[in-house]
Amino acid sequence: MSRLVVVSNRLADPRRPAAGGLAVALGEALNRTGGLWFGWSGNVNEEQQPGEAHLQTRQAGRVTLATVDLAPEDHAAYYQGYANSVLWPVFHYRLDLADFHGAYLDGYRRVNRMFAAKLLPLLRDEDVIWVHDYHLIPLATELRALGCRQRIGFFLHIPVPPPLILAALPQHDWLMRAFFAYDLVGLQSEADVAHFRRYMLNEAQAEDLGDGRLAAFSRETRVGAFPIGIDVQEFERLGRAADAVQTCEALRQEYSRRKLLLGIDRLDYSKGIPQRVRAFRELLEKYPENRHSATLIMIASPSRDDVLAYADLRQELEGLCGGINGDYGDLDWMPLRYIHRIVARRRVPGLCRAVRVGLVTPLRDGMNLVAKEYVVSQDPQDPGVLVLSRFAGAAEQLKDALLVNPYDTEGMADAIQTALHMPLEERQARHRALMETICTHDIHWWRKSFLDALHAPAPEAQAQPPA
Ligand code: ADQ
Repeated sequence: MSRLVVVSNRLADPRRPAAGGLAVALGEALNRTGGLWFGWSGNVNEEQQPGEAHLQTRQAGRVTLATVDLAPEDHAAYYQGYANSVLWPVFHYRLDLADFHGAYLDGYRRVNRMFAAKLLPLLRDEDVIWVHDYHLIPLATELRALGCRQRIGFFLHIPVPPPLILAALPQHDWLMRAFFAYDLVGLQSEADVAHFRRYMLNEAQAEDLGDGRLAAFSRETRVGAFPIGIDVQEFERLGRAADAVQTCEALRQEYSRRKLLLGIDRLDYSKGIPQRVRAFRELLEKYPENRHSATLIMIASPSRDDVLAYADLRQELEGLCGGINGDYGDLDWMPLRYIHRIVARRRVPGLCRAVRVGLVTPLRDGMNLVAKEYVVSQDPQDPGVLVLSRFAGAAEQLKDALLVNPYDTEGMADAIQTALHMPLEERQARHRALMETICTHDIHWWRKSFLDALHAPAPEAQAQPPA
């Protein structure tokens, strides 16, 4: 059996469940054959020169964790710059927030080249390599240029926008060509696959070979949708544990006369958090019977504070939340409880279970795992209702949620009203259908289907980088 090598910007100790579903699933796959996980340590090293790094390795069970620190200039240009101020906004359709700065691209290339140089000596002939996410799109090109012949797969966790949005990226042809250095490209949804294919056929003059295969730049790649899932069993186990049960009971007691709604995300402009608050305000305005009876809990964990767009978002949100509480709140009721913090993972299922409505309203999202976690946390006898943006990748699978357009404030308020008053039988039926999909397509299914496709017979080894 071939050894699995996972490469991602950040890595987590796969033996710690607190690291989350993805780390656990990858850890499981790595443990099976003994594996290597390579990436950034998360540390910025003031002593280091740009493009340079010292490799550190340690063992976690059968898995070798190999990491490098980043020089301050590399962290600024590669991570904060090209990855999070160019690719993240553009791939989330937000050209208005992209900061196309030449030095960012240099840093992005430099770090990908450095990653390839550090990884190459660790590779064995029979390895299969799985690269993750937008930070590392050119990694396979760099590896191929150094002579790497192993199979390399890539999974993109964020959406792919339509070709004309991609084409606004000053270096789009260079970036998109880099996908051809991979043997398999996994995306979250069929919509992403359609955009990717259209770009490759129209902008890169790729040839469609059928069965998801595309040829261009003297290479072939295969593209497919592999919607990521959650570790259902692990999440259910967390939900039965004391911390989650206590969290749920404490909330139910405190709010015994009220219906709760919940939003839980990273504080990111892609998550549609201000739009959600506006819809909640509209709900209180249009359906006044909810005043004094509905409370929205919003937990937004700090994220990328040092990128300007995130600081602006935080300010906007604080204004909106303060506005609702000031305008509608009373001595015995506050409509909104806003918490700018990460909550412990072991409490998340309890939080989700205590609330009648889960609000997942991104403007764009690759998948959105909170939507799946919310459903799995529910009591099947008396489940809550998921209100889900049609623009989350998850909406392709979770058709039994109440699907909304987060730009339509009034429509979203109507959907929240429907959710708050949905009869028990309908809640149960929707919950059953959602659970079926989420359980069938869990994190193990995702990992296995991607790796099976990557192992499937491919055209003759393609050792060269895209011409
Ligand atoms: P993210 O954008 O980080 O991931 P998401 O899929 O929602 O988003 O996952 C977030 C995880 O963090 C969930 O497990 C959630 O429970 C947890 N979380 C979020 N806010 C929290 C808070 N305040 N406190 C505690 N826990 C919190 C990217 C893509 C997504 C894609 C995933 C996986 O942007 O679209 O679904 O990768 O591929």
